Amino acid sequence: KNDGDEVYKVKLTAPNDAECVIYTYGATVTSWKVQGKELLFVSKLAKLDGTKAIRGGIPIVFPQFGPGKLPQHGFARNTNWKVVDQDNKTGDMATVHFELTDSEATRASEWPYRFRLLYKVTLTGTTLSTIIEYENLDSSAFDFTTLMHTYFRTSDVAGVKVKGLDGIKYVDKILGQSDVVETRKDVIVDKNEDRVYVDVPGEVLVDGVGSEDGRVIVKRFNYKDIVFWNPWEEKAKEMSDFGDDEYKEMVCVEAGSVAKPVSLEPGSKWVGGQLLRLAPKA
Ligand code: TA6
Repeated sequence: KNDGDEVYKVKLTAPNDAECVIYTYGATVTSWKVQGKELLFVSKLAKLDGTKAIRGGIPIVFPQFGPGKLPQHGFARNTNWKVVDQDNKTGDMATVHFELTDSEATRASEWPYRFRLLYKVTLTGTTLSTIIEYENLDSSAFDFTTLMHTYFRTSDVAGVKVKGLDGIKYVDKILGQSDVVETRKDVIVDKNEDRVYVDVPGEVLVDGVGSEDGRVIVKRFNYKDIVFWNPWEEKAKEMSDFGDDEYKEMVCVEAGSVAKPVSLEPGSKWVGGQLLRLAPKA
């Protein structure tokens, strides 16, 4: 257990040569390996010392997705979380819990509510689940948007195909359009993309993760939307914690509830999150 101030990392292992690493800083998963193959992308220029949100892995976006009253993507990803339950192993599963609660800083922010997040990371031989229990400890209701900002590693971005988005409406933040309907069965990355697919019903498949024949199935719990992002060449150059060519090694497919805020009554809880499964490409 840590008293919540130093940044350190927790490692989980599971059969099938599976492992994952989570930094207490932002409770950011920075590695997920299956059969020894890394499936997440972390920039070689990422800050891992707590001075900036980690550029890669699975940063947690809460209580605000994107720009707004708070700094971009809210404070959860650049705050140190407490480990409240270290590496429990039952059978083939390994789990660790992290906790984030309101602080003087958050109570003084533009989002001043009393809250508690309990983050459960569970690893098995082929899956990684990252689920948050959001609790309103305040006397008034509050709204939030939240998302798992997952950076998948790919051996070649040209081989990435995202399936399960056809027919879904999206907001295109590059073209400034909303209510655009996706018509492609396979969404690919060949330029700067920044889209919010709204109310995605089923599972989303990300092909080309880890290796060209790697497929990760993204299953969501309560999270309604999928954000699809790649900075591509120009914007890659604008990020100090991202290598100029690293846009070729990653794709962000992010599960969250961002198009419409989640409203939480005093004393109530809401659960949201994702389950990632590495499956052989059919
Ligand atoms: O992934 C979607 C997004 O909101 C993009 O607009 C881009 O800003 C990205 O997040 C990264 O944001 P960050 O604040 O981590 O540089």
